[in-house]
Amino acid sequence: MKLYFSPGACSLSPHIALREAGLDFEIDRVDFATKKTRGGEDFITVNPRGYVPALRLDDGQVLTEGPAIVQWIADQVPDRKLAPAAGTFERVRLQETLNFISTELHKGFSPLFNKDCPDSWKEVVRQNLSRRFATLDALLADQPFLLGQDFTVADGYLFTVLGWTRFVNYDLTPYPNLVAYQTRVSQRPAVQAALAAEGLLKRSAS
Ligand SMILES: N[C@@H](CCC(=O)N[C@@H](CS)C(=O)NCC(=O)O)C(=O)O
Repeated sequence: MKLYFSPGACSLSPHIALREAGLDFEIDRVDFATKKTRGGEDFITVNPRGYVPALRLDDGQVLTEGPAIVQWIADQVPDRKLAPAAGTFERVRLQETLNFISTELHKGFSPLFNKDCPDSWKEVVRQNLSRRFATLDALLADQPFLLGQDFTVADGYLFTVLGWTRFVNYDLTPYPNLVAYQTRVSQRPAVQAALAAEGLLKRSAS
């Protein structure tokens, strides 16, 4: 299996899921400017939409769209409980949460990375994100993870998106439960391994 990624982008979510699942895979970094991969592939032939994540399965099929990819990964290893079983109401709760992260947060952030977006619109976007973060902060006051007591693939996705706050100078400190959650998820060995593999861990001063 091969995961096409860009460091710290939304592809970090399936990257975390793959490591939490303990599956065998390799990673190939995509250069957004050239759409070439480090491994020498033309990424447009992998995903004609040109964006990460994309996961090439062992049978050659390519799966795209983060929320679909992470559910496929979770379903390969049901014992790890990275997602409730397909067909259950709890699974619909997971899909509800993944959709919220995808449409309200992930795509909510996008204008902040766009140099052509006017500051007035960026301010509206920040206010929208703040309202979303307030609801998450309230939820995480009573439970350690998005769906309750157990880590699921939705947590890897939210952790990924929260990581973007530091690139756009968004202060999360008004949401202490969210800050604590970010720390809690970051300490998971699979998350540390994914961050290290993407070159995102700060080197300790020696
Ligand atoms: N709908 C896609 C969106 C993926 C997406 O926004 N990918 C961004 C990185 S977070 C990307 O590859 N942007 C580069 C580009 O579009 O050229 C998903 O949910 O997987």
